[in-house]
Parts: sequence; C-alpha cells; structure tokens
Amino acid sequence: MTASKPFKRILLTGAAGGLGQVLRQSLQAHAEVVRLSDISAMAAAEGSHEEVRPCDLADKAGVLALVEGVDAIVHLGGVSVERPFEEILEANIRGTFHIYEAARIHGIRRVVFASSNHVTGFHSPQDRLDARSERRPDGYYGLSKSYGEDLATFYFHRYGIETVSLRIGSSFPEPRNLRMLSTWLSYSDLGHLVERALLSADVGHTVVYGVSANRDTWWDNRYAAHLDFVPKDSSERFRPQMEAQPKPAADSPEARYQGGAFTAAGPFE
Ligand code: NAI
Ligand code: 15L
Repeated sequence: MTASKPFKRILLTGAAGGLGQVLRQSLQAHAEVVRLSDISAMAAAEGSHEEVRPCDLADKAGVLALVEGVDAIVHLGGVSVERPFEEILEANIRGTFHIYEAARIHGIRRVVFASSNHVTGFHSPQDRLDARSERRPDGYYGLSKSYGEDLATFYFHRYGIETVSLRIGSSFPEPRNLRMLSTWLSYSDLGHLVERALLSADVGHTVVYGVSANRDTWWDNRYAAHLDFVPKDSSERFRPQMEAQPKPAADSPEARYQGGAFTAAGPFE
C-alpha cells in the first residue's frame, strides 16, 4: 500500500528558475501533483506528476486561475536581483499581492514565500540578526521582499492564511565568494527547509533565515525553532578556495554590509 501524500496539488511559482528546478523534484514527495508555473517556457518531466501552467505574476486574473485547485503554494517567482523599480513592482509587489488574493479567494491555507536576506541587507557583517531584528532593505528588491513579508503578516491576521517566509541567503550549488561562506544555503538544506515550511503545524507567519550550518553565519533562527529546520551542510569545506580569492577592500559594500553588492546597485536613472 502506498502512503498518501500530505498535499494533493502544490503550486510552485518561479519553477523555471535556479531554485525552482531544484524544488520541483523534491516537492514530488509531498504532493500528488506539482503544478509548475513561470513566465518562461518549461515542460513537465516525463513520467512525473507535474503539470505546467505558464503565467505572468503581474496578471491578476491569470494568477487567480493559476491558484484554483491547489492546496499549498511555494512562491519563488519574480525578479531575483536588484532592478529598476517598475520591474520589481510588476513581478514582485503586484505579483505577490496577486498570489495572496488568489489564496484568499480559493481558500488556500499555507504559503511558503521566498523572501531574501536583502530584507536586512544594510546590517553590518558584525551584527547578529534574528527574525525580530530591524529590517534594513538594501534596494527595491529587498523592499519588495519586505513588503511580501508584510503581506504574509496581514493575510494571516485578517484571513488565517499561514506563511513561512524564507529569508534565503545564497542558494547555489557552491558558495561563490568569501561573503557566501556566511550566507550559503545548500540545495539539500533548501529542500529540507521547504519541507519543514510546508509540513510544520501552526506556523502563523514565521520568518526563518535560509542558511546552512555555516561556521560564520550572521543569522539566528531562535524564533523559528518550531519548524525543526536543522541544516546539515556547511560552507566550511569551500573555505580554502574562497580565501584564495582577493579580499574585498575595507570600504567596499561586501566589507560594510551583509547585503554586499546589492547595497551599491543603482541608481537606474
Ligand atoms: P531565478 O531568477 O533563477 O528564478 C526566478 C523565476 O521567476 C525565473 O524563472 C523567472 O522567469 C520567474 N519570473 C520572473 N518574473 C516573473 C513574472 N512576472 N511572472 C512569473 N514568473 C516570473 O531566481 P532563484 O535563484 O531561483 O530564486 C528563487 C526565489 O528565491 C526568488 O524569489 C528569489 O528572489 C529568492 N531568493 C533566491 C536566493 C538565491 O540565493 N538563489 C536568495 C534569496 C532569495
Ligand atoms: C538574493 O536574494 C538573490 O536572489 C540571489 O541571486 C543572491 O544574490 C542572494 O540574494 C545573495 O545575497 O547572495
């Protein structure tokens, strides 16, 4: 007898992106069907329980139709770097609002929101942060993620929709520079984090930093302990390669702020 899966249908937005490609596989364990959506073209994997629904998150009616029939949403879609405000406005600000409105209308109870460490990017690497630390968004992108977290709080208190906001550090196959020795989140720990965010009970709106068990982490997940997120990887094995790279100058964005280069992007006009 096959054990039934916790969800019938999970929607994954941003499914064609770097993290979407990783999570579309691990989500199969938790849902009978994984609905993949992106503005970019993609196809369901052969023999998988995937369905593909292209959609622009800026299209309110499109998102309303996209969300119908799912019982949880993993929302990764949007602009993932610092860009001019108008681009961020459409994909991230309007787009995330459309996701929550559609969740309200269709009675969805759980959202996992890909927030970002750039919500707190203007803190110093010497600061130790937790979910209650002052937010210091480091650009329009960080502001849009901060707004997404506010939407999550509002939709929980007003409508009871629960969210786990993942303030993801740097999730790539390997760290790319010295900064990422602190911020790296391995793909395996990402999969575990998303699993805990979907399956943990009574999360209300929980904010958790998405980071592996790195020696020099800047972030403390004490207020997300109820998720039982226990990262297993560490960036330490990449230290020799990263330390062989030139050190950032003392007055560089990387040395001054956790958000690194994002804190110095723009202005765009
Ligand atoms: P990515 O840029 O590879 O993927 C984002 C996806 O969203 C892309 O496939 C893109 O086509 C899609 N998208 C953009 N605008 C859209 C729109 N208007 N409608 C529908 N889809 C749209 O980014 P990645 O690395 O996969 O990140 C996934 C999420 O996690 C993003 O929300 C990002 O901000 C967040 N994040 C990622 C981090 C990382 O280290 N990879 C760190 C912190 C946050
Ligand atoms: C992010 O929010 C970005 O989406 C990702 O591309 C990385 O640059 C990451 O933050 C980071 O801070 O390293």
